[in-house]
Amino acid sequence: MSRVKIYGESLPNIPWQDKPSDFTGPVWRYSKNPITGRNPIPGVARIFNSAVVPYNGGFVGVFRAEQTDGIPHLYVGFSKDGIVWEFEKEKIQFVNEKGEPFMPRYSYDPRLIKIEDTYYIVWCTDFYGPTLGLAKTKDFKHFVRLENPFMPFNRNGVLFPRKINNKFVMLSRPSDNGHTPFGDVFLSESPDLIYWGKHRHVMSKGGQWWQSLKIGSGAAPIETSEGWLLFYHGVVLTCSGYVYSMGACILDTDNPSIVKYRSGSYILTPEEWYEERGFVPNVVFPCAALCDADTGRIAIYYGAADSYVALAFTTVDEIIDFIKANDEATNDDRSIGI
Ligand code: BMA
Repeated sequence: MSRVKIYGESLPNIPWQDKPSDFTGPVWRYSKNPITGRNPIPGVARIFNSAVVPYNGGFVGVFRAEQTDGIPHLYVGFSKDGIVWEFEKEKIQFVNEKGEPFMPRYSYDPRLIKIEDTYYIVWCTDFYGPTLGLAKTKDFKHFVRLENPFMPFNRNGVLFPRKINNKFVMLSRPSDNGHTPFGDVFLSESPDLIYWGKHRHVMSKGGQWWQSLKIGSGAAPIETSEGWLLFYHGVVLTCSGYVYSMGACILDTDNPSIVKYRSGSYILTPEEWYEERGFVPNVVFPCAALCDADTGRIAIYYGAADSYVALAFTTVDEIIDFIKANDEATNDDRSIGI
């Protein structure tokens, strides 16, 4: 039993390894990382930045797959243990709400969130420039593309896993048309997933250097007795380019644009070969987190160097203690963000 309670489901088969006795950080890597290799399926060069949820006693994922023409699309995969994956051979074939084929020109960085009995995918899609795409499925065979929630340019859309004050709530990161050199996290709410409003500022890039250029939400928030636990990415610009690390914060349960605590130190940064070396070096990019409410175990899926999917672990007690002990939330972070 954990001290901090996770409000969620039991997941006794969550992928898991205990923390190595000589490791001092709050988040530790799976010893057999990465869990995907190069050229994982015909026509696909790399799979990374992808999202996973429990499904039918095992796991299902929506994967960012960079095809051999360089264009990213979304592919479905299934796994018994959350580690060894079988990917569908064909990319997701979306239909619109009339049932007609609807194929985005490109799709990347999916997040997958179950709300009530429906699974939602939020990803970066093309709409006269990058913005958030939204689709739903119940069976991972039929995918209905819904209206884009926001205008361009936007990325890193993450839905909360339940309605808050009877509204759907989405985190997002307004961007520009390229490799955006800025970015704060905002929040918007909707009664119906069509009309979005009541926009709030959640948090800015940080004063700490690892997150000094921009930030973006990562995994769907996990509800705990301390608030919503959010894993996100923070970026620093170095003389060799961007470096992406993983950070964590806790948002207020009823007013999640209020940051209660935010770690001033990263919780994972590129150190292993598969994070430092690849198509884009020095990238750790979280997109999903599984949790087991019974034990407080958490498994985080992250993209490594835009080339692989990797896994890391923590517990709710360990990560919440770390965030609080290293809290550097600003007054602006702690405000409602109007
Ligand atoms: C961001 C996104 C991510 C990518 C990262 C590093 O802008 O495009 O998909 O992992 O850059 O290349």
